[in-house]
Amino acid sequence: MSTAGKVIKCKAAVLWERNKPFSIEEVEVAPPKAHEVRIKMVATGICRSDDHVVNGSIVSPLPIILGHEAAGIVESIGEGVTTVKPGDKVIPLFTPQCGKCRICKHPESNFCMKNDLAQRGTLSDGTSRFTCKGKPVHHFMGTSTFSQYTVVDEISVAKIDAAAPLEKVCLIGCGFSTGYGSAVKVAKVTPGSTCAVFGLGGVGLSVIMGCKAAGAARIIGVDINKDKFPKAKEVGATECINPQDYKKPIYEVIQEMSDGGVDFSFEVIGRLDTVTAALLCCHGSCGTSVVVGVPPDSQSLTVNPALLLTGRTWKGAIFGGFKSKDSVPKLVADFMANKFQLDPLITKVLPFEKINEGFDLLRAGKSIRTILTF
Ligand code: CND
Ligand code: ZN
Ligand code: ZN
Repeated sequence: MSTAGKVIKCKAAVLWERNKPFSIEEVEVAPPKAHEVRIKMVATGICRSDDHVVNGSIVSPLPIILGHEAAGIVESIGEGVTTVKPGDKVIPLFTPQCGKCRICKHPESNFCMKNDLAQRGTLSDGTSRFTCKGKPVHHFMGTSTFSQYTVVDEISVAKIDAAAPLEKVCLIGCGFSTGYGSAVKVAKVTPGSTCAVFGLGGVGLSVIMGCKAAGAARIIGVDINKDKFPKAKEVGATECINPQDYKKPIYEVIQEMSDGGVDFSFEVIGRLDTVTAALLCCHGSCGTSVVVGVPPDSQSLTVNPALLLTGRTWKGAIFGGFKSKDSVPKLVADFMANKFQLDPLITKVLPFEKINEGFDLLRAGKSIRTILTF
């Protein structure tokens, strides 16, 4: 029996309070309005950005359904939707691509002005499609994938190859693309260069894969958790260092290792001290440092502009600089053509109901990516 046009009752992981576990609740998911799409979720990854909301480092309205790295199948579409149809395999896009705003029309930029990184907590029309116990529940970055069904704006979903394995390509929804694009598209890593990657989680390992694909000669992985080193080397790091093993600041260690500084550095943790270390460890005249990690809300750095005056470049990007709706289908096609691997990023697959166990593994430094399957 078709569910199109009807409210769907299903299970979702609701965050009611910060620093508390998710509650698996029965929620009501309203049908998609015009230019919206309802998706049956198949697989979702757990990214540190979701945890940043739980611990308050990203401030979002509560209650909320988190999750932004997923893949599923279109259940139904609202009026006027033309780019996907029921039955299509899709990836939700936490950075939309409306195609109409100044940024979408810009040849290089990707951070569409219809994004909800500022955490309005609704779809584009300013309302929610989720209800739990009679209360509206907020959306997260237009995706909310920790639910058996979700509704997204048409500008926040991309149709992908019908043959794609959803429990793997869900990582193209955030971690892989964010990291890989930060290297190949944002930093534009050059052949023969030396790179330093701070933070060897799912996003950091994807940065390493991008640096390697771009032909970097040396890739220095930096992490305080040594257990992350073997995987980092497996995906392309040529050496790995732990700042806690040195008396000197880690930027000095890296400068000494790289004839005055690396060509490209990446902060993939989300801390102010490591953003500074990454900036300082890239060469003062020819180095580029890229901010990938999401820093804590409302915190700032004081930086001496002389650090940039000599020729350094300091930049950052969301979703690896990729224009999402155009790029995600191509990235899935590249995965299907074996141009990169996703398996090294997947450390655990759990049923959706075990979401809290998945977050505990991330917090304990025991997982790269846990995939939750529905
Ligand atoms: P994850 O937590 O898996 O990895 C972070 C790594 O950093 C871990 O291996 C830690 O051991 C390591 N680490 C922690 N503290 C330090 C330290 N002081 N020095 C060195 N290493 C340390 O996180 P992830 O890979 O899922 O995400 C990484 C960041 O990227 C995080 O801030 C997340 O919010 C952000 C992000 C950004 C974007 C984007 O579009 N720019 C998209 N998704 C996630
Ligand atoms: Zn993410
Ligand atoms: Zn746009």
